[in-house]
Amino acid sequence: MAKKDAKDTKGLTASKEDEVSEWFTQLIQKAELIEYSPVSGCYILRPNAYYIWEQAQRYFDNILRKDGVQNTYFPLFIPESLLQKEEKHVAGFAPEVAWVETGGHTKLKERLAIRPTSETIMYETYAKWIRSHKDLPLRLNQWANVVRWEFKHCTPFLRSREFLWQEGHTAFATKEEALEEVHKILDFYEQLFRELYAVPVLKGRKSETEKFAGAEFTLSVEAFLPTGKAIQGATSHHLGQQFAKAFNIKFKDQQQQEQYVWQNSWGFSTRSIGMMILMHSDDKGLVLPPKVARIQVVIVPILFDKTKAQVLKEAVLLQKKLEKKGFSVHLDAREEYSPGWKFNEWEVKGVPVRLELGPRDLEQKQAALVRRDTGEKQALPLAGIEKEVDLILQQMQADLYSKAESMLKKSIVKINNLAEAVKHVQEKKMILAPWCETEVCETEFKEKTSAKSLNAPLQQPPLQKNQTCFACKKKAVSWFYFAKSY
Ligand code: 86X
Repeated sequence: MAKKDAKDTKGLTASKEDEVSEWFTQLIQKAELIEYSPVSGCYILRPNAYYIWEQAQRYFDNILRKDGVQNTYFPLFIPESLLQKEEKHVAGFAPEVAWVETGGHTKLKERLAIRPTSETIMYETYAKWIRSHKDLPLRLNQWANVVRWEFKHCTPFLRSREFLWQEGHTAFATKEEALEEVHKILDFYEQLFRELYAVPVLKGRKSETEKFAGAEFTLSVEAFLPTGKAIQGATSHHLGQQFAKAFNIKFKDQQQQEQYVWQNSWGFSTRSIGMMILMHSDDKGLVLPPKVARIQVVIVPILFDKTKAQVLKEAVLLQKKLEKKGFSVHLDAREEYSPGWKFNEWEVKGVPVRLELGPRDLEQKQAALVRRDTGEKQALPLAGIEKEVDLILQQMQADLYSKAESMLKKSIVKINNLAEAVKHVQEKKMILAPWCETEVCETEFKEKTSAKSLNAPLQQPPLQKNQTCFACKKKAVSWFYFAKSY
């Protein structure tokens, strides 16, 4: 059989810059991240994608455990009457709920919702568990799937009808403790995106229109993608006592007085994987930050009949040396594929570092290293190569973040009038503007530009005295980010 050569590879044919949605569709299939399922809006996470989710779970679960949060698991089905118990909660969401109406051949007496989120089922139970101040704080998290029957266009990772997430649900004796936590969790999300995914995010408070209706206020982290659109990465809600009152979650304080608890809920989902892909990947395919890469280093031996045995022997030694240092290394010794074909395949799949090892390299006691993100190639002495690889992987993790961060900074334009806002939003920028925070103003601006408010930075730039709203010229209340978004 003839060797498969570079020109036979199934690389991407669409560019990120020109046809981003076609590029994304090709990428997620060719990198073997996603397979389509028979149900529209529901996608199969292939092992390459699920591995990334496992890394996010492991990373975030460790943070939560160290902070004293415990994991739990509540049922998938929520009785209709329970879901309806807090009106603000379901209001607006009702069209998205998926229902089970029969069991086998028997129609159910009461319909069961497939959980869109678990506030109701969990808080019903919290009311049983919480009696005294000694039962507080109660801080539980669950890793679960949820279903929201989207009618908008679905996209793998970014918007799907079923997705995976964690949802944290906590109850405190005092408002102060709840407020401290809701901010701390937001910091954890920022850390997850920065440290693991190498994605810079903006922390802030959502507008009244964009917050969770069941919350007093919603905090979020938002990213700005190279596609020119912003995207919400995670939310941390302060629920106040609204749910406590609806579900009657009360405790006796130190003075034996009955009090309602103060609550928060917070979550991030498999959408975060989509954000990471869109942030870093390029026309050759997936670019993975080393910390989430299942294969961190691929060794491609350059095989000729005469030197094959020697090269393979050295390649195995190299693999062992790197594995001993803790890296996951794949040796691609397939003979029916040419080196060029293999280079392309591992590039499409986003392996951070490639080591090429041929007979001439052996003579010079070196290997050629190619970085996936920059394409830079360098010769490295085999002696001590594991230390160099370590440094390069760390550098790559850091560089992906810096590159994304400088893009983010370049994309933010501080403005204070409508004309500039419209211009910059249309030029795919993100604007930071003094805003009145009224619903009418947000709706009007959205109709004009299709841009939404993202959040108000927690560290607010100073507002000038009598500063007016950039859009409607009413009094400005705070600086807010706006952009077109997913
Ligand atoms: C809002 C709120 C909150 C815990 C989070 O954002 C993080 C994790 N939950 C989720 N939300 C809903 O409450 C909701 C409710 C129904 Cl009934 C629905 F069909 C869809 C929903 N979507 C979002």
